[in-house]
Amino acid sequence: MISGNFVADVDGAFLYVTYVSIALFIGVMATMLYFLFRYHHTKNAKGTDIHGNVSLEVAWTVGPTLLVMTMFWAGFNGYNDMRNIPDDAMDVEVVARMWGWTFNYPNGASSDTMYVPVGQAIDCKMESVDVLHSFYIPDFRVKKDCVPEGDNRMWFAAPEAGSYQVFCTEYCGLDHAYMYTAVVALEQAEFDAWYNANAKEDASTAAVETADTNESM
Ligand SMILES: [Cu+2]
Repeated sequence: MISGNFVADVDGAFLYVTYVSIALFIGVMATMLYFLFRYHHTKNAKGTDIHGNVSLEVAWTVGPTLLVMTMFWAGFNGYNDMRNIPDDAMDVEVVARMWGWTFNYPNGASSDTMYVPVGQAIDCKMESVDVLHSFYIPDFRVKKDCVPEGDNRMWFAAPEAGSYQVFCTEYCGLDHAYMYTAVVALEQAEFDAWYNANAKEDASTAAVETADTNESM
């Protein structure tokens, strides 16, 4: 598994909780049906009054607590992987606005589609120029809010070349539903070609050059 691919972690935690829920549902229903017959009023004309049962109470307190802790552990493991952004991750600025996305790269390249090299960890620096948005890549099981003046970060690595859907998942107004784009994962050489072709002088360099030109005039 390529690090940065959270599919196994997220799906594992989700399925674990689902299977436990199904097992509990079947257990509760089976017990209920059994009691329905076993304690039917024709067999038990006089109800028994029970006062406390320490071992039973300990069992139904400790048992579910331990069970829920295992669910927490399954989720927390995956969450930790998502929190630990690798040092060699490539910075990409994810800028959300009503109603679209812009991705800014360290060399000044900018795009409304997110191009990434296959297997490369991408450190998304999330921001919004207006309201709350949320950057969601379902195939990678990652999602994070874009907050005005916020500094949310999220990372992932595309496991293989291809195009992956991106949605905004925070209702942000009239055209929220149209606020989709894609992460396009390219082989390294293809990505380099795109990256270099779209390189731009950064804004501060451009400003200095403009000032120089003005001076000489
Ligand atoms: Cu949005």
